[in-house]
Amino acid sequence: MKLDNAGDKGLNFGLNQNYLSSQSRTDVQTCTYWGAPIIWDGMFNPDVYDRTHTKDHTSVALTVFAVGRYLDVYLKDFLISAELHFMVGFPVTYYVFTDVPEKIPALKLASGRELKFMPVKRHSRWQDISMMRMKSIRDAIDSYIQHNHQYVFCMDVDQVFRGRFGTEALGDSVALLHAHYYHRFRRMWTYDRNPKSQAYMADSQGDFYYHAAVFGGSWQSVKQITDTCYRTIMEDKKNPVEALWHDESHLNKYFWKHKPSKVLSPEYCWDTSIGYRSDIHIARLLWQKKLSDRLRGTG
Ligand code: 2GW
Ligand code: MN
Repeated sequence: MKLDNAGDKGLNFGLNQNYLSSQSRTDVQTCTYWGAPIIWDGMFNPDVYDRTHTKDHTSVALTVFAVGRYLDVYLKDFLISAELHFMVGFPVTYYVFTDVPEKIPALKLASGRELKFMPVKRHSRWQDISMMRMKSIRDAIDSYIQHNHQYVFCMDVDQVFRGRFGTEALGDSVALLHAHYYHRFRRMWTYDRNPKSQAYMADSQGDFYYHAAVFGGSWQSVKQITDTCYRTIMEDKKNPVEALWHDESHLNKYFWKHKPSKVLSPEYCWDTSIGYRSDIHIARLLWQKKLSDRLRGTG
């Protein structure tokens, strides 16, 4: 009899387990001062999130830019690994922005998942390739994404999935702790420090140093993020100044003014060159090796 009752309370059991396991990370900060969870491995029950999002018919857009050489070098591994680990079991559309569509690899995707090619022109400066993603993403939300998906993730292509990157990462607006800065003092954070830039932040400002390689949220929030960052980037061009870390500086300014509702731990974008850290229980997404400076066109 008792067992039957327990069975009837399947969802309660799940939530309870979730609650219990959330006690298990005492070695890291699991909540921001404004109440946003910081997602670390061991804090959540993935099944609870998956059940909720299955019920909600959640569909996710993943935007990725692969312009010029970056397509040949990174796109295939990024997509193949995303099929194995990113929102598995949910409808996902990869929005691949490129200037060389004929080189997009032909991949067999799981059912419910598709790839959409988005044309972009190749900016001659790499800083512009990176910064102008904000405009392209905003435009894609207007034209396609808002009609097809509740959530959007925007990622660098020079990375590869190695573990579950699932529905626990979805939220209204989602930022990622930068692997190289989460354990450092704030005076080391590389915000833009030029008062002439729209991305300027004073020494006393800022909550965390976020990494622009992964951000996301509801399409409404990502539209706000990308639209604002695009406008502040263009304002800088008029002045003319350029923020220290380009779009990443503008994104950090945005998330300081508009707090993210969820923060991902560096487990969600880890760089193995940092070496062993006891708080990193799983690397879900890994940085890939950088192209040499010569291939990046900067040397
Ligand atoms: C070419 C030469 C030098 C740098 C970038 C590129 C390049 C970038 C390119 O030829 N083609 C291309 O598609 N990209 C896209 O821009 C690609 O999606 C890539 O992942 C993204 C950002 O460039 P990436 O990954 O080389 O820069 P990171 O890893 O140093 O990125 C951080 O800083 C950037 C700003 O400087 C961005 O904020 C990025 O989101 C951060 O992760
Ligand atoms: Mn990158």
